[in-house]
Amino acid sequence: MTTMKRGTTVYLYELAWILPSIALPVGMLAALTVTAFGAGIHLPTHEGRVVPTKVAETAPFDKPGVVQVASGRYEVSMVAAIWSFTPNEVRVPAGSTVTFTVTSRDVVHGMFIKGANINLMLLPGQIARATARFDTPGEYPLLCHEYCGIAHHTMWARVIVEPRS
Ligand SMILES: [Cu+2]
Repeated sequence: MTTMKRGTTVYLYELAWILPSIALPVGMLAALTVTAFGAGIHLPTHEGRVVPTKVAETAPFDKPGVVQVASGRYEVSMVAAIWSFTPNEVRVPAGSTVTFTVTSRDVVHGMFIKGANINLMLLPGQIARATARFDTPGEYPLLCHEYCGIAHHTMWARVIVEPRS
């Protein structure tokens, strides 16, 4: 038993609960700070809305594909629909920074790029955006990771990062 001023008594048993209940949120806040600023992990935010039935007529989804916007910078507009991504192949040179602007035309899909810092949920009616840098040449699978129906497992595309010549 520890006696504090004015006669308040804190039992060791209480202290054993109080200290972790302070340490846990402090630890979580530290983990959040390290992952957000150290590892660059951010929650994708709401980037705008699009009418799901008018995706094909709405920019930038009316011309899905890869556009170079500056040296080493690319913009990809991509449409997810059961059970494919359009375009299903993105080619960029190594060292490129690529921003993906994606939406779903029908049901909830996901977009995960293995080896890149991209993990999005694609909701019909909403636009998702994320940026990643591709330094290492190779093939990066781009997968749907939200179950979207019978052929969900066939829904994938790829990012091909070509070596700089
Ligand atoms: Cu899916």
